[in-house]
Amino acid sequence: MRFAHLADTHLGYKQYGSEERMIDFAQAFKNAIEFALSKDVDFIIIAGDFFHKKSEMDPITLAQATKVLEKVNVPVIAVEGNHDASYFRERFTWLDYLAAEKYLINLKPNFDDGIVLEEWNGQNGAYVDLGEVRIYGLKYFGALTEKVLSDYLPRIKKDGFTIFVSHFGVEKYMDIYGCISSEILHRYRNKIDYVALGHIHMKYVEDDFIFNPGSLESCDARESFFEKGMFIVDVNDEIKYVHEKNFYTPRTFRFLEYEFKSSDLREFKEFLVKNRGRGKEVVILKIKYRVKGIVDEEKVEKIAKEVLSPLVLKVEWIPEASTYDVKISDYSSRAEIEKGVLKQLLSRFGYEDLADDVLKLKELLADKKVEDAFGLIDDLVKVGRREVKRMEKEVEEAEEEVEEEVWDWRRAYDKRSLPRKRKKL
Ligand SMILES: [Mn+2]
Repeated sequence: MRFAHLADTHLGYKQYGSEERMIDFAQAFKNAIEFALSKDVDFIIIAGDFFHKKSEMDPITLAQATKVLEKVNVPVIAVEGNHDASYFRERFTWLDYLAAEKYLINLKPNFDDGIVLEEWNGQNGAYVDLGEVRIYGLKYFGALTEKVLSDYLPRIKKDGFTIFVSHFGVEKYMDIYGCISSEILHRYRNKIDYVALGHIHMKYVEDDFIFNPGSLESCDARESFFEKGMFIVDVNDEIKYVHEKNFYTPRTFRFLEYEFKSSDLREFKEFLVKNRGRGKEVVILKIKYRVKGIVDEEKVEKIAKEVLSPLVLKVEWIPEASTYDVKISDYSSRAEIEKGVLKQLLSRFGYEDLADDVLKLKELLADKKVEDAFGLIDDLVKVGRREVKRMEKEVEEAEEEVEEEVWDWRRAYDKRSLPRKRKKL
């Protein structure tokens, strides 16, 4: 018996707003399925995050899924990941839709005064028997994972080679939201032969028992360093597996770092030429600078696009925090230099006007004119308090902006959501 185990295909992810990135995810999935079929697998497991977006399905994404799945002549077993379903709400998901259309089997338990594990009936169920193999499935439950597992796992009834498919992380490999200790799973080794996980986009295997294949593409720039792929698993007397990755080459991410010490763009261009790849890459370009406005940001991006011909270019402008640009002439006094440095330091926070007062304070203290110093400190504290209030307001406003950015207008039609009151500006 042989099967394929993949996860986190994230179909429909238009990363960085790029249509081509969306196609990458679809191509990776297509290649994975074709590769699995070429290996004559008996069934295919997709351990969650099949789609990238829960509700906003678009026709292209749906076609990317169905056009591949309709060619599969073996059972496809799936569970819902955090990207496929809201775990706190029972509703018909896109995986339910695919199951209703017979593209796949979407395993999840029922809840009726506790967890109920019923056999798949063509519509729903928590487990399915495929010849010698029994497969149990559990969708993503976030912070409730441990609790749900403690109800679910004891109810598993082993029959033949038993697989448990779910979508959550194991702490040891990455401590993100909703991860559990692998000990919880190891307690059920007598009932389960293979734990098929998804969620963490990086390959890991624990004791030939817990398997996580990683995603097929990078959902995040950092993930470009992760080992990705899919398992092809052979089960005879024992489990033999290969972590396959040669069926698809994930998009290359290129990380470049440059520092503008002068406004010389030729030097920058040379740097790019030296560091360019084959083009069509996702390029994350970090640019450090000491003086704001030393170069024209638009020009810089234009040059980078011309030289690198990237698929996506992300430029991050990073001000250098520990350098000062004080013009020192032969006639500069120590006080002038001091004021220059202080002014620049304070200007990063928008307080360059305080430089005179701060220097005066230093003088007063040096001369032991304590009373005057306290007076000045009082004044400064007043300014400080005003500033803190202003900053708090800014933070509040920024938070509001962020909220609005992720606000999904469709929720306006959800009977559970009440219109939110907006804070006054
Ligand atoms: Mn995922």
